[in-house]
Amino acid sequence: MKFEEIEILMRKNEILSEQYILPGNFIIVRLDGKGFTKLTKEKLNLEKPFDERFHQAMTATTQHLFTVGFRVLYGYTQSDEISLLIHRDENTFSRKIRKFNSVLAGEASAFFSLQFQQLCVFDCRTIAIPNHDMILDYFCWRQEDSHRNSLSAYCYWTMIKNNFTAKQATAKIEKMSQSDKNELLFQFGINYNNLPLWQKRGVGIYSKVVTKEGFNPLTQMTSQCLRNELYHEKDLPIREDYRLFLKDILKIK
Ligand SMILES: Nc1nc2c(ncn2[C@@H]2O[C@H](COP(=O)(O)OP(=O)(O)OP(=O)(O)O)[C@@H](O)[C@H]2O)c(=O)[nH]1
Ligand SMILES: [Mg+2]
Repeated sequence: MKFEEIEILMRKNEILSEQYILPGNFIIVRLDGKGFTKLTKEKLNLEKPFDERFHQAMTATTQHLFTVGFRVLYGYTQSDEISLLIHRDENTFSRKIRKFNSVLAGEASAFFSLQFQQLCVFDCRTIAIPNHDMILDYFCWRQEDSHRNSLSAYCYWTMIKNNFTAKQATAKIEKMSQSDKNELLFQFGINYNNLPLWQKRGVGIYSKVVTKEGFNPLTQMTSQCLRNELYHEKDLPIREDYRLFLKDILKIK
């Protein structure tokens, strides 16, 4: 077969297997650390269950993804995952799914790896979101996941620190209700209600208009100006209040 013929066949197969996010849909992508259970335990030497430096690297990575060529409206991070809401009219790469997944996973992996000088890898999936309600449902769902996992992680590591084996701790947690878990932590001197909110609810990142004070060397006077800045909300509300918060920043009626 000639190379010209091979090229035509290859291009045809490439084009026919291409998938797109259909017009009129918002795009949500979710990136997740690959094998971070092992990585966080064995290579990064982190505080357990939550580590401030790891969390800062996750928020910095989320913030970085606002700058890589997609119109990101809202970012949310908890544990080793990042979700991004992308504008309904985004047309970069003609909305090719493989481009979103590969570019964002590549950017996140590279950026995060630099924070720890370790090879760290993220996967990425893309979801079409046809309406506003689904946006709100999606982010409430990820926040609920954050809360559930955070409570279990506290129980797990509290038991490990108190000489339970990993097997014993996992088996015990599996059978416990949420209030049992709170009670268990209380017995070991931890009041789950008083822990930092970012550990339970994750962090939201979005562009916000802020007033900045500047000094003009020509007039020797201070003046105020408005500027768009990426803001990290570390005290996110929950459930219905989270929906209202999202509606407000996304200007959903
Ligand atoms: N020590 C520590 N671990 C963390 C922190 N945040 C997330 N992790 C760990 O990251 C892991 C994330 O879990 P998963 O994404 O479900 O599992 P995974 O091992 O990454 O596996 P895949 O995502 O399927 O590749 C959990 O084991 C968490 O304990 C942190 O602040 N400190
Ligand atoms: Mg993971």
